[in-house]
Amino acid sequence: MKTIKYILAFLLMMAAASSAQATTFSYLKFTTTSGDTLAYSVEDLKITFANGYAYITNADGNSNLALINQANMYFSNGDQEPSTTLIGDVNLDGRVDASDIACVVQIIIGELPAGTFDERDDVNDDGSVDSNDIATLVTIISSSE
Ligand SMILES: [Ca+2]
Ligand SMILES: [Ca+2]
Repeated sequence: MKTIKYILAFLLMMAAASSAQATTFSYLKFTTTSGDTLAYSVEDLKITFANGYAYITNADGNSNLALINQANMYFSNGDQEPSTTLIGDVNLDGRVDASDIACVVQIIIGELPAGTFDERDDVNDDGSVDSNDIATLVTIISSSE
């Protein structure tokens, strides 16, 4: 159901944006619930939502995505992260939870290299990834429960 809310928010945003000024985008991007990013060129792009899938046709061909596996969807002019990224959503799955703490821990203990999460692991934005970021995550998670 969360996915549907994102899609609805997106469609409302698009409706609002189309009445403002036109913007040229290069890519349609999806972030899956497992944190992977899928990018589609917007050349000759056509999207249909039906039966829980997004059916995407563009100059590169056809594909379809199960909406239940998508955390968010956005258009981009380049390789930018969505501006709606939640603070603390290190793995970009649309939620701030224990899995984000696990990501920060992996950086701190050196299991993953710095930069794996494009600086989202520096949750408190103080320039270093350490236990303070975990404390900040715990605060965010506990205040949202
Ligand atoms: Ca997350
Ligand atoms: Ca930090």
